[in-house]
Amino acid sequence: MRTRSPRVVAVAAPVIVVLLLAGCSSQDAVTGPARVSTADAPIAVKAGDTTCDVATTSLAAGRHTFDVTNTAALVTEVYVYAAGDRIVGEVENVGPATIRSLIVDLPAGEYQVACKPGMVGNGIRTAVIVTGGTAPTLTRDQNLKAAVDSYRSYVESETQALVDTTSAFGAAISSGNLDAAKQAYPTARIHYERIEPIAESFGELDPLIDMRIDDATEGTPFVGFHAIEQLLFEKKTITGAQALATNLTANVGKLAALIKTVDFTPLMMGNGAKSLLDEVAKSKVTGEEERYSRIDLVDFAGNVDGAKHVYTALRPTIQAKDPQLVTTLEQRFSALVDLLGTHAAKPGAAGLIPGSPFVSYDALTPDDVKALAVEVDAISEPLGRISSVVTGG
Ligand SMILES: [Cu+2]
Repeated sequence: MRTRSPRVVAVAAPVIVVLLLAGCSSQDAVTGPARVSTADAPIAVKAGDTTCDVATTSLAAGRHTFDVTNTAALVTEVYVYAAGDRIVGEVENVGPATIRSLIVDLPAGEYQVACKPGMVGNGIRTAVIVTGGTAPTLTRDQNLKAAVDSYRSYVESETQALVDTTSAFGAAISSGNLDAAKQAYPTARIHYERIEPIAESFGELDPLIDMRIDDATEGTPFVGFHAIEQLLFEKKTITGAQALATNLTANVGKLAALIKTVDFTPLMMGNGAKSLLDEVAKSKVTGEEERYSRIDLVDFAGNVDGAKHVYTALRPTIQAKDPQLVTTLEQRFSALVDLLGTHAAKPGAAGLIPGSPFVSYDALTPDDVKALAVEVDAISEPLGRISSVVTGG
């Protein structure tokens, strides 16, 4: 879940500055990302401070590439939403005067392109109508078919683990034992973070499960994992947690049922891997997400696991089309996983949290945080190339 409140940014301002600077410089270095061959030419999107101009708003069903130019003064992000604000695709962290491509499969229907200068709010929206037949069906490529099957089974087993560990978390809360409840929290969280981009594609379910207090409004109460986290870790009480846990368990069950209906595609996988690392940069490296329990590194590891699984499943295809990208990603993933491993919860380490395989975010020094930010930034660009490599002709 991405927070929408600028207040959150203020909490972790020094770190975010480092990230944005690092992010911009690496993205600026990406000149002319490989473009997927589509039947139609790329569609220009100009994302301004108060405008979101889409060059063509009436499209034929199929695969489309949006070339997003940030004409705003702030870092921006652009989303394509289907009905009910279901996320079809997104590019985040687009620096001023930077161009980034967003590739999406669009079946017939009504969509909205949303530009979000400053990466907050609901965005400036432009309606897009897609008509005609269905989107191109899955490739007959055997490697890609195997990759999709492998990823689907990963997501399904993670979802089942999420259902099981969330109900164990709920049972610990029902037992009235605060320590047992706190200890069950990290175990459930990691499974959610591994499948986060899939969960986020179901518009309103992700906020119900993973929203932050900053996203709560008059009509939208603070619920889900983090509302319980606040009770257990900050208010140090179990009172009120049981009703929240019952709802959370129900919503996680709904998510599991919806995930069974998803048609996984290589494009969705590649975009999802990139989005997982964007999540790490935005809310995990900054210590924003788990502000009461401080288990941010658990979420961090979950996002990295999820992205790595996408890469591993697609590796044979990437190897055939761009072997250099495999070399780069192998190096980047092992550097990132090794660095994360230096913060594992070894006996006697400072900042141990019961139930967490990693030390507390509070035990990290500013240099530790910076080193993590640098590794996340270094893997972000090559990871962003997976989509175009696996879908390219
Ligand atoms: Cu999250």
